[in-house]
Amino acid sequence: MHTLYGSSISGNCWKPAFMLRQRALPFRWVEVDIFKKETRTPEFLAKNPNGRVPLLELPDGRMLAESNAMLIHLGEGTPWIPADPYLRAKMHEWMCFEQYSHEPYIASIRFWRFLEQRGEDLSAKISERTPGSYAALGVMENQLAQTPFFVGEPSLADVALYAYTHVAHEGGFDLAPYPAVRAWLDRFAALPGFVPMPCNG
Ligand SMILES: N[C@@H](CCC(=O)N[C@@H](CS)C(=O)NCC(=O)O)C(=O)O
Repeated sequence: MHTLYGSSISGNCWKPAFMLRQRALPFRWVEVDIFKKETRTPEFLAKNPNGRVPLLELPDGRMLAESNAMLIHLGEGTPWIPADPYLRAKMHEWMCFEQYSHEPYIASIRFWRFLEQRGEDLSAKISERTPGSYAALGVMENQLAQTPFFVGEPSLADVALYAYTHVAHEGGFDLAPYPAVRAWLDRFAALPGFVPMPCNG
């Protein structure tokens, strides 16, 4: 059986849990408290030297870090990875976009707002990254006004980008000016076997 080390509030951790459910693979969820820095204990660092969740332990004991690498591994041989080489490359393009131009903005700000609720003042960092967040939403809006999913049919690109877009409001983001993004969120949530966040076992 797979073991998924994760945080229930994390969109990155929802991604592999979603794909395990899609594959009907039973898994054990181990909650890791990122507020208590449980990702940085010697025990956890021995499992993932990068000190982050999600971390997937395969049934044979091998470890896999990075949520999008897990999506690729778990999506292997499923319709979530397009057979067409160009569309498959476009899926990777959007997954790279998610990690470089979306997650560090929208997900980070959402997390910082959680930290602010715990008394930290992160307003300067939030202000600095807010324009990048809306830029990412603009890029998504442009694509989703043309195609129902990022590469046409549903793919891992949608799983990767759904993770933090559907909770963007928790970071204070207003999706009202992005009707194509909002319609895509509804379309994704209506797919067969959809499981919402948290998806912890
Ligand atoms: N690129 C990584 C990012 C992982 C990441 O940032 N994880 C956060 C939770 S979403 C974490 O573990 N934070 C705690 C820490 O950095 O100690 C992925 O997609 O898996």
